Amino acid sequence: MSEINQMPREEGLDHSATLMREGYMYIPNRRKSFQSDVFETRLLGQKAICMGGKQAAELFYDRDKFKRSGAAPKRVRQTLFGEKGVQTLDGKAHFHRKEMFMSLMSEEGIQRFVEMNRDNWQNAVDSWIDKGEVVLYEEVKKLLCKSACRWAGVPLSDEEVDKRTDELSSLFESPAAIGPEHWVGRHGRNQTEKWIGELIKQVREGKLLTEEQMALHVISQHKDHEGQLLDTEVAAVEVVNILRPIVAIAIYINFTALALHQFPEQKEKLASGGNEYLQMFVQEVRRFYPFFPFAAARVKKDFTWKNYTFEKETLTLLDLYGTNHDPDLWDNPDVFNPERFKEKSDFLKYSLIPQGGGGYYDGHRCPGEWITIEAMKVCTDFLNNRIVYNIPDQDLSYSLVKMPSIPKSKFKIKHISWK
Ligand code: HEM
Ligand code: MYR
Repeated sequence: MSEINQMPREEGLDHSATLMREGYMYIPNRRKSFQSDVFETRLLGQKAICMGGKQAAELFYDRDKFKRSGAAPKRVRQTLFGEKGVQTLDGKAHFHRKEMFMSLMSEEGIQRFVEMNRDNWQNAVDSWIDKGEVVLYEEVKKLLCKSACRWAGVPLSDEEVDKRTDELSSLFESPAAIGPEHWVGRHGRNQTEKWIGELIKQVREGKLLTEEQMALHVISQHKDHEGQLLDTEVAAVEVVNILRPIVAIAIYINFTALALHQFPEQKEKLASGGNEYLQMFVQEVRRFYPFFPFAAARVKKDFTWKNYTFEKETLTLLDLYGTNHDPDLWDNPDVFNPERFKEKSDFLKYSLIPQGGGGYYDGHRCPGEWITIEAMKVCTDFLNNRIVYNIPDQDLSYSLVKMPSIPKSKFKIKHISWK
């Protein structure tokens, strides 16, 4: 019989404040100092396990070992996630709800998004030409809000764009913030759910006609695994689960623009490398820059792994950022090098995990990964091949503490014109 060992443990009453102070590096710093991919700590007043790396990701996505109910902290549910959405479900209920999300991500569905998004880039660039200087992050959030609503079948008038963009953005800008910024997010959650809840009622009463394949329609008519329509509030949470993250792609768009600026040799390679190089470039942007720091779950039932005990209900965080920079998985992880993706497809399922790992249907991996990748490709094409612009002096540094991280100046560009 193998012996049971004590997991490396961070001593002290609570380390939530340290986590907020070290941000994306909280777990990687301790994995390094403990020389262990798993350690025990205390977060939010309770025992917690943090882990990272490929084997830890395989464990984390084992549905027999981990569950999601009760895992997301309250401040995250009050802003980013909402209550009772797909992120919080387990077992049959999760599988059934996730299938609905995946049904929206068919090849035609993604293609429809790409075309709408291209249209919106085209119009946005036309409007930037007369403006002199624009803040890319702010502009792209609006552009993506239009794409998201159009794709999902959510009516959005020109007058509403700024308000709805601000509300949806507050949901992902605020979960880790304290004070007023956090409250803006909570207000944004109330406002967006009220807005979408009204539309769901109208669809159900036949007062708002939507095309069948659109997310607003699909979610309004969806029946849960027990054959019941979703409560209006839950249906609203799920429509927001489509709109909000599409707007959040603006953060990756900012990092894409930053990569082209920081690594100018990429421009030439992209111009001659076709779709294959474009794909590798986008994967490297997603690996290299910080976004979602970690995913959270709870231990489903007692088990042992590597001779360590995992006790039922223990809060467990999987280090997404640190796994994407793990020196055991990546050569020179802190070097930006798209070529590393030339031949590595199977290896990626649990190691390139900026949007979660494992399977789409049988786990919580992000269903929006393809839309995200395609939106980043459209952006790269516009920035690299279709427009010219100058980059004025500004502070383009980004923090590894503030979550989510966004380049400080939010990427200003000026003197924009078509090529
Ligand atoms: C789940 C990241 C874009 C919809 C997730 C997870 C992460 C993530 C880390 C959780 C994985 C886990 O819990 O194990 C991101 C990032 C994005 C993005 C960084 C870039 C902007 C999108 C898009 C959509 C989307 C565009 C929809 C159009 C969702 C949903 C879930 C999810 C519904 C919950 C899935 C589940 O619980 O089964 N995402 N995502 N995300 N994402 Fe994304
Ligand atoms: C989405 O909207 O689902 C996509 C991306 C959101 C990223 C938000 C990252 C911040 C998470 C911070 C968690 C802090 C926990 C206290």
